[in-house]
Parts: sequence; C-alpha cells; structure tokens
Amino acid sequence: MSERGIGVAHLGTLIDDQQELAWLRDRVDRLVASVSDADQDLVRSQVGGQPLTQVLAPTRLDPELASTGLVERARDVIVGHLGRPVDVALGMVLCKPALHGGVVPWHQDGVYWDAADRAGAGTIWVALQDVDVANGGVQFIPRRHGEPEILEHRPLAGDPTGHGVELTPDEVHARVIGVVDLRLRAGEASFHDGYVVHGSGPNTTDDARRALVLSVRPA
Ligand SMILES: O=C(O)CCC(=O)C(=O)O
Repeated sequence: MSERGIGVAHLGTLIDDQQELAWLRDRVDRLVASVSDADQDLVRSQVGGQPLTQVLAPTRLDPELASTGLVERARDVIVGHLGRPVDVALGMVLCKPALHGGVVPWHQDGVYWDAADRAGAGTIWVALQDVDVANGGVQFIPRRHGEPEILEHRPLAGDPTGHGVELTPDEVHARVIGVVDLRLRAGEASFHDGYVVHGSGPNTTDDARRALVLSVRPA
C-alpha cells in the first residue's frame, strides 16, 4: 500500500522485541485502569455500544511510555517513507477491553488539525497485539481519486460540547464503500494521512485490543 496514492501505508514492524511489547501492553493496561474522573481532560469517550478509553497525551500520566525508543524508531521509518522531515510524538493510547462493544465511528483525523498542517501530517497506529476486524482493528476507506478533501462531520452523539466528531450520515452513505480491514501483527504499524476515512468496530474477542497512536507533523 502506498500512502501517496490512497492515504494509507503498512509500515512494517516497529517493535520486534517481545519483552518491549509485553512491557508496553502491561503499561497501557495499568494506565487505562488508573485513569479517573480527575483526568477528564486526558480522556474522551466515543459513542457506539460502550464508551472507550482514549488517553490523550499519555506521557503526561506515564512519561515512561515513551522510554523504549519506539517514537524514535517510528520517526526514522516514517521519514524514510515520506522522504521529508517530520516530528513524531506519542499522541494517544486507545484501548478496547475484551468483549467490548465500543466503536470508533467513521471520521478523518484532519478535521481535528489546523488546515495549514494537514498536507504534511498523519497518524502512525501501532498494534500491541495482533489486530484484525474481530478485535476491533481499524478499517479504512482508501482514497480513490481527486484532491483530498475534508468531508462533513457532526458532533459525536449529537453533543456539540464534546471533542469528538463523526462523518454525517449522508457522507457515510456516499463515501463508506470498499472498506479495507487493517490486519497487523503485534508490533507492526500503519500510517494514515489526515484525509483517510477510518473507524473501527467492537472487540469481540476475549483479549483487550491496545494501540499506541503516534502523531506525525511537518518539522
Ligand atoms: O484505534 C482505533 O480504533 C481508532 C484509531 C483512530 O481513529 C486513529 O488512530 O486515528
């Protein structure tokens, strides 16, 4: 897959050390278990079934999360892939517990970013266990043709005071065609740019689905 054509790319393995993977999984589980109402500015929920735990800027709660060299490895890989300098940072932890019905509705990440940043920005999604549609892996709509554009979104759950947005039903009807299920092995990562429509379904398995989400911005 090439990000230049369809906005999505498989980046290969970013974590091949099983001890690092196990350590990160454990750290994420502890973080998710520890977030409380006091951390509300760091956590947001999504609609659909049950609320999900998304910890924004997770190193504010656990600085050690960025200590394994993953962010630096990701930067090297994405700079090689994109062919231009970028900044990479750990932006979010997103955990779907076992047998969890929460979904991430269809959206484009670029809707959250300044228009001036969109062209050079994107998201690296790192799987901390094998991921496919059964455990709520990310699903994409590859871009087909024309100039990338930000589509019409609406507030999640009809709540304009919340942070989250989702594509409007009309856009979902028109655009959500040819869904691609992302399958990643533990430690592998994907990249998607800000224009790629994506979302994810429920975790129907008996293990948690954990991901580290890294932000890529023009340097
Ligand atoms: O982890 C998920 O299910 C969705 C992640 C997402 O929306 C993103 O990485 O931009």
